[in-house]
Amino acid sequence: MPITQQWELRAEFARRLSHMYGKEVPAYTTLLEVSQAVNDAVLSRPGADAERLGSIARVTAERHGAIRVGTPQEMAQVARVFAAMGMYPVGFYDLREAAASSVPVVSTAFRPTDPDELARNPFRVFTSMLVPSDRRFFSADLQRRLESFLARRTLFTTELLVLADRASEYRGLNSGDAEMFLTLATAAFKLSTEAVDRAWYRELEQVSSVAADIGGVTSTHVNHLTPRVLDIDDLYARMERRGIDMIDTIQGPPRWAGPDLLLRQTSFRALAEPRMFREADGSVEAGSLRVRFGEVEARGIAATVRGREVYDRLTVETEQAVREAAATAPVSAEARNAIAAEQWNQRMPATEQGLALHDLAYFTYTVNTDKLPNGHAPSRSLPDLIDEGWVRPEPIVYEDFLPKSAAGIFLSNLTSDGRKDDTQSTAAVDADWMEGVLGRPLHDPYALYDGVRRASLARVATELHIRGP
Ligand code: OOG
Ligand code: NI
Repeated sequence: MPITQQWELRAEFARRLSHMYGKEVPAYTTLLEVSQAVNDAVLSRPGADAERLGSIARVTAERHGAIRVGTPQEMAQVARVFAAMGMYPVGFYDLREAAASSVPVVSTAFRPTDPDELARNPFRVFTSMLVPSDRRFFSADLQRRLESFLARRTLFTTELLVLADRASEYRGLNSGDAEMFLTLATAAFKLSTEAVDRAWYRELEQVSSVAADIGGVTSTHVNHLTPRVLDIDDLYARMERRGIDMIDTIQGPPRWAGPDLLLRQTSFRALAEPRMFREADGSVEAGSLRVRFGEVEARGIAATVRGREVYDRLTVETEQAVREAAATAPVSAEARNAIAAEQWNQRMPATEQGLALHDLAYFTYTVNTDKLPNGHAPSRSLPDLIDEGWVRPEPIVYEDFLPKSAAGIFLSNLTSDGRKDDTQSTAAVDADWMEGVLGRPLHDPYALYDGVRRASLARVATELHIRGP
């Protein structure tokens, strides 16, 4: 029987989620149309190197999803479902710390880790997990009630988990199993029609609307699905022209003189969705909730640890400069971008060559064959090889997320301010702890990018007959 490979499961799962989410949230379909128009426009610009950060086939199909779970058990189970599709946990994000008014979750992203798999289909899911033990948000009493509520629900059926483990073991499924797996996996993320306990939801909402969205209901759902565009500034302008109310900034690096780095994202509030509520007297009433939204992103070159330090520093400095400017007059999105771009243009080299030379971003390297025939023995240091033109850098696209942007995305879409008591302390919930919950390696994104770079340099060393940069 033909085997459906893991990447095919992943691609089909992404397609089915997209189809389901489009029916649930019509604004998402509008976003896809506009994204497609933007990508077509970029591709037809003369001289544009539109496919430098991924083929247009990849970019067109590319999505990230965001989901939220409540317990370590649910996190471990969702890891099995994603592993079936060749998606593994990468990175640890602590959203509790990432912003002034924080969100009581820690997160990781499930994604392919191998460059060939990413090229086939890069579907990734930002997955957040509630931390009821964090006293800054939850009292001991609320923690106890929350945990017992969560312990009673089942997000993933045994049948789904058995099929998932089978797919991991055999690196695919026969077509009957594949169909069943995809049906069950997609259904697990469908918005439930079950009535929400109004009082319980409200109580959690007072702590955080994210806590209510996770722990106030008996199932989980896609929070958003995010397409990738090649020009996010153009997309932003087109959405506003269509009358869609976008958040007031694009998160992440500014539009500047150099190539796109890391990740730029923006979002809009989706409409309230009808949901049923169970009232204190047991009656069921129609109501609505507004927890889901639309998001779009542009992906750039992955930054090295050093590049990331510069990015983080520039972000702080931009914020400060914006605050200073805002003291005298309101700062528009355009003005904010101009402030940031000026700092970037001064402090970051604006070419791929420059970013590579200063080890600010990740590239793979190939030998420049034009140079070979009559050149003299190349030096061994990478900067010299780049500078003398022995090797050509090809950018490695950033496949991960940014904690500050993620917090900004969460916060800009909250329906209540929530509360947090910073005088309380909390037990260590960190990357090691998350790895224990997952029961499998939690990959370090820098190590993955570095591995790809190193592999290319090993090939360069062989070809140039040197010991290796
Ligand atoms: C996740 C928010 C983070 C991103 O793209 O940074 C995120 C959520 O709202 O559940 O999706
Ligand atoms: Ni997102």
